[in-house]
Amino acid sequence: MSAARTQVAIVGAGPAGLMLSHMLQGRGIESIVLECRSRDYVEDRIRAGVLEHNTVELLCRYGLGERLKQQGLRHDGLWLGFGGSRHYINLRELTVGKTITVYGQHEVIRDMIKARLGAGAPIEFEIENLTLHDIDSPAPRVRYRKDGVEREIACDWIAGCDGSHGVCRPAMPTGLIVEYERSYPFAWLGILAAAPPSSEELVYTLHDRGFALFSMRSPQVTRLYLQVDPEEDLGGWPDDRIWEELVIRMSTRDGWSPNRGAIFQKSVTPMRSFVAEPMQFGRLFLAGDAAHIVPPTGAKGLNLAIADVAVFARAIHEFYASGRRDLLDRYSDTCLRRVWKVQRFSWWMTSMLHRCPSGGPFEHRRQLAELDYVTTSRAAMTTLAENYVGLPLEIG
Ligand code: FAS
Ligand code: PHB
Repeated sequence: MSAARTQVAIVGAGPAGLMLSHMLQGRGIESIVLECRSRDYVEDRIRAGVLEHNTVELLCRYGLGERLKQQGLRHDGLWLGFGGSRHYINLRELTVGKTITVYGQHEVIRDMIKARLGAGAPIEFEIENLTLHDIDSPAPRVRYRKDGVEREIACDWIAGCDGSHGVCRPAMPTGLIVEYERSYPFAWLGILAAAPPSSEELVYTLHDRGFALFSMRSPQVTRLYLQVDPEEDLGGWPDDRIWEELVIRMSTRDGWSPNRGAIFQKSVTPMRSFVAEPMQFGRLFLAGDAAHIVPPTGAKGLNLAIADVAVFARAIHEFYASGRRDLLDRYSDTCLRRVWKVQRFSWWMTSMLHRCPSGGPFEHRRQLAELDYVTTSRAAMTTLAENYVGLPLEIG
């Protein structure tokens, strides 16, 4: 078995793991990133698309913002559609200058991998059988197989950034973790289409027939989502039916509707809220989807993953710089304060904008009244805006 040593072993090359690797490198702390998929797979995986104000600032601070600045679409606001019309929420004005940027998660991943490998720092792709050892000791180890060879990494800390189906959370002692979960009786059918976006900014719509979201990836590519049944079979959704449903749900009396184009990607994403507490045990620290899942209606998944590792990177830095353990000891509590606020906002957006199959006419009228309130009350608009652009980062 070949053995190596590093300060932080990072499991997973998603937004959490890769951003952490850059934050640690920026502070002169060694790490290795271990990923079970191939480079192509993680770089082509279509997921989120909205970056909070803080996330853009952090990416730029660590030298990862060049392409983002050139190709990212900065949005000053978003639209809420209901009752046949659209209502503008001016995020920039309501938050005194904060905005969001639309830039595909896979583009962020490509930029982070290119920069990491460009700096000669290690990422091991296509590793297998990763296991964790002695996580409750000062000398934890990670074992895995690569190209048929058993390998071991000795380290000081392990960052579990391996997503919701990873091995790190299950490596924590049984009975330690308390799980909070809420699943929703609907899912999102998402498409990418070669159609120039007919709106410059996002449009979230509640319609009698369900939720719909208009987003984009570039001036040539539109990203759209439809509320469907969790068991929905994609085979039942030929392109024409998708466009017909999108146009019915999103068209407004002022003549606006999404442009059509060739659909080149389709997927169904289940919707759930999930939190695992605590987010640390011994020398193992969880970040991102490994510890929590939010429904995508608030566009928070990727941003929350990056907020977690900002807390962890600072705590690790203080440990090596001054021997301080207090920030590490408080890691889980610090992150969970933000996680639950973001859970609340994502649940609220999801409940306000989706038709609940068991919800009757009263429920629907109440949702319309909530949307009417949110789009006419400055106080309510500001609440939505400050959560949507991203709450201030508290990193301990
Ligand atoms: P990730 O899941 O991104 O990364 C974890 C990494 O660990 C993966 O690369 C995985 O291959 C690797 N890994 C797993 N097990 C391993 C093991 N045993 N050994 C080594 N590596 C291992 N959010 C939005 O805001 N908007 C969206 O539209 C949206 N769409 C989504 C669609 C889907 C299908 C999913 C699953 C999520 C979506 N999200 C969306 C949320 C998404 O953005 C996540 O929050 C974000 O990817 C979380 O980042 P990480 O925590 O880094 O986890
Ligand atoms: C996206 O562009 O993929 C997107 C935008 C907003 C969301 C979720 C996804 O709330």
